[in-house]
Amino acid sequence: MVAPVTLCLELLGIACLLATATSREVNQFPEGFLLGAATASYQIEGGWNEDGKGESIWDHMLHEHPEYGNNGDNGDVACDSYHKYAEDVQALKDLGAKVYRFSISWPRILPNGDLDVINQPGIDYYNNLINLLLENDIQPLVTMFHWDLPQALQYIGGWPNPILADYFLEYARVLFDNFGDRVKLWTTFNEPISFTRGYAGSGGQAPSQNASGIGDYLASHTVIRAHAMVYRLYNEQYRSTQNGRVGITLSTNWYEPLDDREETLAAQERMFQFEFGLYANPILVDGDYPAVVRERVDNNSRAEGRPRSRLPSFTEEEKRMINGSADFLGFNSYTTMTVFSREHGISPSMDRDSGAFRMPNYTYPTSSAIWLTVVPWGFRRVLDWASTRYPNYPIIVTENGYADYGDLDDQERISYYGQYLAEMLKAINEDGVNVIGYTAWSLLDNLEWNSGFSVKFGIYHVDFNSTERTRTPKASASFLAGIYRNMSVPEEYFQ
Ligand code: GBH
Repeated sequence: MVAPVTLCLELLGIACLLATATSREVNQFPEGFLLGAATASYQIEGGWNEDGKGESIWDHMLHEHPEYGNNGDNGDVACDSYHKYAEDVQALKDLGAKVYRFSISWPRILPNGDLDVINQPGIDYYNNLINLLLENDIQPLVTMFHWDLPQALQYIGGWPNPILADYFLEYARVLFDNFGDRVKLWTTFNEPISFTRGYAGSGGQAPSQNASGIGDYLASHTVIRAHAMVYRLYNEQYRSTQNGRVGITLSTNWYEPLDDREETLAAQERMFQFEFGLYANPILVDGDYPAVVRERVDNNSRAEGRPRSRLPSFTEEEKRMINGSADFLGFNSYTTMTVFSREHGISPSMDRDSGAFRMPNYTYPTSSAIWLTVVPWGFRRVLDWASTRYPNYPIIVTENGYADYGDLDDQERISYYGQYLAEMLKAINEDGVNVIGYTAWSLLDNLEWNSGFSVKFGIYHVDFNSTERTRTPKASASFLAGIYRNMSVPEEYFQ
């Protein structure tokens, strides 16, 4: 609760924003709260080979294997935001967004992933976007990596190769040098747990490399080091002049235990640690992997007759570098699943190592995404959980949203946002969770990775049959605009 803090500050006579917290109704956002919307480069930009852009692993995979996508869909044109970014900014303006979360395409800046070619048209594109946002009083929140790795770096193995951390550091330096004067909110990676699956199987996540239970841990290990190296670089060379904040975006569902038996609660804990703690524990807690992850992967590796654990180890120096390497936590969460204890998954695999099984509970309202059911109370629980486990880090909800089939009168999406935002406000105003921003996923209908254009998350409709890629606000866009304007959620969603 904020009340004791407020009281003590008032006693000290310190004027502070918190002092207004007690008078704030539960349905109101704190002053200065950042409300906005999110996208990602490969999902919206198109222009996949224009003006010197290099090939990404998603370009490569969906060109070579259209069957891994949906109906031949890929990001070659997508929403054509490479040409239509001004329309995106107008949509954000109409929404009343104070922040826009977008990602930078690494191969648009460095076509070969390396510093041999720095692609000026790519830099110009993001400069134009950033400048137009700022002219419209919209703050950029930039994701450095939302899954579109330069294919050139996949040819040397991609993220399982430790040298990728050095390449990422050099790429980040180019971003700070070119955009850091105006970009004050950065996240290094979007959802490492999702994109490192690209090394744990074929047919799904790019680059579709089948090294389950090995490649995914190696990739995660590089990503954690890379994140921390970029954070330290910012501290040492940019923070004093640029004054921004650097975080990372991690994701988890709320995991509701099937029953309250001890073994089920232990499985719930393992699920959280394998999905979220794998990254959050090193970065936000103590520089190292969660004990339960370490123990289970080590034990399984030994039982499989391996001379070393499939989960690598950090050196003491790396642990010091990694520990505390974030100014805030970016948090993606959409749904709740039921969890219980069960050995499952191929050997070796993260699933098998976790010994925890999860599934959507289809007694809740469904969506067009098979994994997403509507469970608003789970959002409050997972926010409470994250702020208890990882205190001291302000949270920006970098993704949350609902998938349907594209109706302009999207009442289910309105209902989702109304209820989820109400639960988030309860977490903030009643439980004292330090959430400072929220970017709805997504501003636009876009390429939903392997599900193509069939699964729609946008609050703006995009006409993919027209070369104009016309944007049209859905009912949910005006609903959110009302919330963003009033800085409050209608009271009916709190009943
Ligand atoms: C995010 O991923 C992405 O950041 C974004 O690009 C994407 O468009 C958006 O959300 C909507 O999907 O393993 O049982 O949970 C969401 C995370 C990870 C959710 C993989 C679906 C597969 C089913 N996704 N997950 S499950």
